[in-house]
Amino acid sequence: MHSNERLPLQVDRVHAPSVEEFNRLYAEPGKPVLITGIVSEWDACSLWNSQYFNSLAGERSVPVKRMRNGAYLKARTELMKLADFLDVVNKEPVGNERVYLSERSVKDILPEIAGDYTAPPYIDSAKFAAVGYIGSHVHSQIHFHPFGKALLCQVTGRKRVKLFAPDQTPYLYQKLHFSKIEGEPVDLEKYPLYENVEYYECEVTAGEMLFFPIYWWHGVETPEFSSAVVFFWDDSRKLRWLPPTGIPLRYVPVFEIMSWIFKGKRMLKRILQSVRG
Ligand SMILES: O=C(O)CCC(=O)C(=O)O
Repeated sequence: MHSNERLPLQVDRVHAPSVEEFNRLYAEPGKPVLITGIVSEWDACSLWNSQYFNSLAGERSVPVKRMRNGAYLKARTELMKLADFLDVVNKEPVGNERVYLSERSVKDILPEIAGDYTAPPYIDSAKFAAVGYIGSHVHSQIHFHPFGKALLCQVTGRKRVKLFAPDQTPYLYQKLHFSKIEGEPVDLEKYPLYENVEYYECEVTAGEMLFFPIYWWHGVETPEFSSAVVFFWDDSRKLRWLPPTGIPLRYVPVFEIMSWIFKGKRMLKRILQSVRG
């Protein structure tokens, strides 16, 4: 087992670009970028650590993903007391099983911390989701977002991210918007085409944010205690229905149906919550 030995490409790192610069240089051409000077201003950066989370909601049950070898697609969701979860996350890992508090709306899980950050100015839609990720020693399987753009805002710790342009899809063993490749290092006997892939690599440190354009593949390694918020917002239907070279057109209607299912589920949840008071 060994990894692709090509040299990674570099992601631009820029200081607080204006919204016009962000749109012209990154959002419109669909180019990832690391942005400094915005997340670092959040109160969250001086507040978020295990003690803080514990003091706010240590006794609360939260849904965590339990997975093996970075196999995010096969993860099971289970409820765990936040204090117990933080205990596990702060210890050196044993074996290859990991728990990850991920892909959940911050407001659903820890509404107390939602005032510690503000949505970045680059989000050009009133409808966006702010999703929390807390964990350590975890790997998020390579995937892309078929609905729109995202900004990964790193509050505590750091993440190592590999990004792959949409035209690298033939080397990534696509299964809908996920790659079948699990974890790092990549098993080249099982996934020999990966050896040809061209990729970008960067480290997102506390106070920075990384922009993921629609349809850009990315795999995320979280080597130490980390907390992050990812903002997602939808691109126009035109951009979604005209994917860049490399993304097979046949998947696009499937993604559209998935987006309606997700939206329907969210709406149902809101209705149930308001009925229950
Ligand atoms: O931080 C992570 O583990 C995954 C973040 C990510 O890939 C995403 O939000 O799409």
